[in-house]
Amino acid sequence: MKPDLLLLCPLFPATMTQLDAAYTVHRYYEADDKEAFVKGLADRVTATATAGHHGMSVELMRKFPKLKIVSCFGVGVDGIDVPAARQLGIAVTNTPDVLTECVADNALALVLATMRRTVFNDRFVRAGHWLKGNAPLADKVSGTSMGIIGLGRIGKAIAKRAEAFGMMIAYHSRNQQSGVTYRYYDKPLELARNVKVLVVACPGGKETENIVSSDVIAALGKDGYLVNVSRGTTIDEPALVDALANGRIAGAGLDVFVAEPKVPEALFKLDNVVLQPHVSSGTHWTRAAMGQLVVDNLAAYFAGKPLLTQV
Ligand code: 8YV
Repeated sequence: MKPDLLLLCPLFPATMTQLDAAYTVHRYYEADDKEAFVKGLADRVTATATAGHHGMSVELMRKFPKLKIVSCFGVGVDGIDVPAARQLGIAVTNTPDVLTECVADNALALVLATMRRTVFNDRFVRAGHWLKGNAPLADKVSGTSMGIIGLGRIGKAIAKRAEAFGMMIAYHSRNQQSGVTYRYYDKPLELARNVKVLVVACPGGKETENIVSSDVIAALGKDGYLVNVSRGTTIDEPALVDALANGRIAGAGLDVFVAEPKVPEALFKLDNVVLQPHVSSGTHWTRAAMGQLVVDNLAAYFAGKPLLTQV
């Protein structure tokens, strides 16, 4: 008999196929009567799979007294109260490392697309405007300065790429890091004041909520750019929309939003923003590797082996 697995939201299709082959998968998101669904499984379920954006609430964890593992598709676990899970004896795993390169690639894509107006220029050509005159000039990327909020694995991969563009790199994180030559600022405000483009790459959650406050946006100034590949919650979104609409910041490249997939409509008509539907890890290779880690962590748990990537 296959072990039971609670699946909280749809995952990468190949991952779901693997899960279906190994487990009796109970799809929470398909249940009409959630209460009855949970009641029927409460005594049987020891393992759950979910995704970063979806998470798992503590209330739901408590409804499964035998739950031992939440295997999360995504590196960010801000949708899961990890300390509370630990207290309940539940291990949380995530999918680090495999997505680092793609997230960093997309951060650079957003830096380039925003500062060089790539998407604006594409629309300019398609609309036939080039026939009437040249496009407005853009801003130089190479040799300028980049500030990174959160110098973890992803932040470091972004810095490495920016180095290849000859950019001066500075950062803010909870603590100054040893073995790093980039300039450290203990306040995001000071960092913003001293860089051309600010890239947010820290984890989401309460600790980093609005770390890019209206003051940080003001410090970046009318010539500064903002790129976010972290979580929408890290930025004071209404303040950013207002600053973009009124030219108090030069531009922004955004992959994540507070209420995604809902994006503030005021952004749709602005030419100084590049918008992405939370796709920094969204490549075939990376999503497959993330899915494999979800599967491998569950397999390790059921085999009584050490988990691969426990948070
Ligand atoms: C999404 C991400 O989680 O890993 C993360 O934290 O933000 C993304 O990779 C992924 O799309 C699944 O929701």
